[in-house]
Amino acid sequence: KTQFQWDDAFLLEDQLTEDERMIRDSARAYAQDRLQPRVIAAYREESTDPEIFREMGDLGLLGVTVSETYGGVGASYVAYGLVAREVERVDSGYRSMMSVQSSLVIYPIYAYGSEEQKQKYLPKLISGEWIGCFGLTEPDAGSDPAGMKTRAIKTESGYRLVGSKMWISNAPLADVFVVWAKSEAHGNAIRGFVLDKGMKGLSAPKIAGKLSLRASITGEIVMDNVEVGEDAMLPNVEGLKGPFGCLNRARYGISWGALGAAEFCWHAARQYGLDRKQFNRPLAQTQLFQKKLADMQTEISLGLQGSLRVGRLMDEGRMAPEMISLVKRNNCGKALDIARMARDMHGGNGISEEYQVMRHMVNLETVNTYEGTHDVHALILGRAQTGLQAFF
Ligand code: TGC
Ligand code: FAD
Repeated sequence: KTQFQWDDAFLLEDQLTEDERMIRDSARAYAQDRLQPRVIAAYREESTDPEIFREMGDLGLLGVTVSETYGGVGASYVAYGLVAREVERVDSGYRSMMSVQSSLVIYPIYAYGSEEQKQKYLPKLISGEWIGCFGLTEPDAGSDPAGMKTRAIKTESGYRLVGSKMWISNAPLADVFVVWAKSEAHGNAIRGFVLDKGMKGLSAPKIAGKLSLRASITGEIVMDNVEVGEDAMLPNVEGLKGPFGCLNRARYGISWGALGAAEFCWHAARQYGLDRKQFNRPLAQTQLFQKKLADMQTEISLGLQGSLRVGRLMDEGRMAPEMISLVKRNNCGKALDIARMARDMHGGNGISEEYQVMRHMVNLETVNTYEGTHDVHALILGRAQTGLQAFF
């Protein structure tokens, strides 16, 4: 008879390749040995250590799916998802730093860039020597990026960029800015541009006072007539499918990552329930407590299987974006419910930084919102099954 493994109900471990397990183990060791010891203070002090990019780069965690030609690892999307799960088991902010760099900065240059852009940017971004950010959202265009106001105006030698981006992860530390703008010379189609820190008119002030994702720095991007050459434009994509192609990858990674955070909360609640006695017995010996643990185990086990399946389909080139909306939406929503439950199961201790569940809980509020909110993904799935557009 097969022994039931409470923390790996469907034997996910068996479904991974040797290479995927190796990459996962290396990410887990890094996250537990190097990230876990600094996260509580970093969160409290709202500080982001830029060295983390270099450390991740040294371990190959920033270019997991990128070909070795540019310094990547050339591994599977499943491996990428497993890395996100391990990093987010420690903190969603650290996973955010990693996913922006990998899926939202390295990927567009890799997929849509010229050979010169790839040679210039990819090795330094993959090694973590340079930090990147991705500017799509604007103060008046969040869920509806087609409403962006940022413009690229044609000049004699290239373009002049005017506009501002809001809520941009990594921006205040960034050396490389991938930004999306409407280009008048292309019939107002959205085009991608790669900007370098220090360009005249380019600044990235920090957004302070976040109560969520405090270990990951967030900023604005202000483009006050930034003049760039023709070579700053990503030549091989036009329209919203450019940024969405990147978001597909990042959203998929988040579907794994959110469950890493949820697993932390579940394991912590289980252990707390075993250790803490009330009414002369462990909390874990009460029916309500066990029901909550069973709910957590069920949602996490099912969610991981969903992400694994989507990852395998991506690796086979059979992914449809709606599959990603399904797992991003489900896993983020479920992870948030689990974190709230775990916070409650810790009683008063649940609000203390030491127990960490409340940090995960407030982080997951952001994770449920960015990269397409829970409801926006519902509308994507609703449109796919009814053929009816309900966004407006
Ligand atoms: P719609 O008409 O649906 O599509 C416009 C064009 O885009 C194409 N497309 C996609 N292509 C590839 N993958 C996808 N997932 C795609 N979704 C759409 C589509 O085929 C079409 O192409 P074409 O050639 O026909 O023009 O566009 P819409 O304006 O109606 O969009 C609606 C909606 C709501 C689905 C979309 O705008 C949306 O997803 N909104 C959410 C915005 C969002 O996710 N923003 C994320 C910002 S980045 C971020 O949050 C980073 S946080 C990272 C971190 O710190 O970890
Ligand atoms: P809105 O779009 O104004 O939505 C507000 C509410 O209205 C939500 O509940 C939403 O679901 C709902 N809503 C919107 N439209 C509809 C509709 N048609 N029908 C029903 N309900 C609707 N962006 C980047 O470009 N790059 C980044 O690196 C980045 N990092 C981020 C980091 C953090 C910490 C945060 C908080 C955000 C980040 N974002 C980033 C922005 C993020 O993607 C947006 O916040 C998100 O897409 C939602 O947009 P919004 O905040 O403008 O909310």
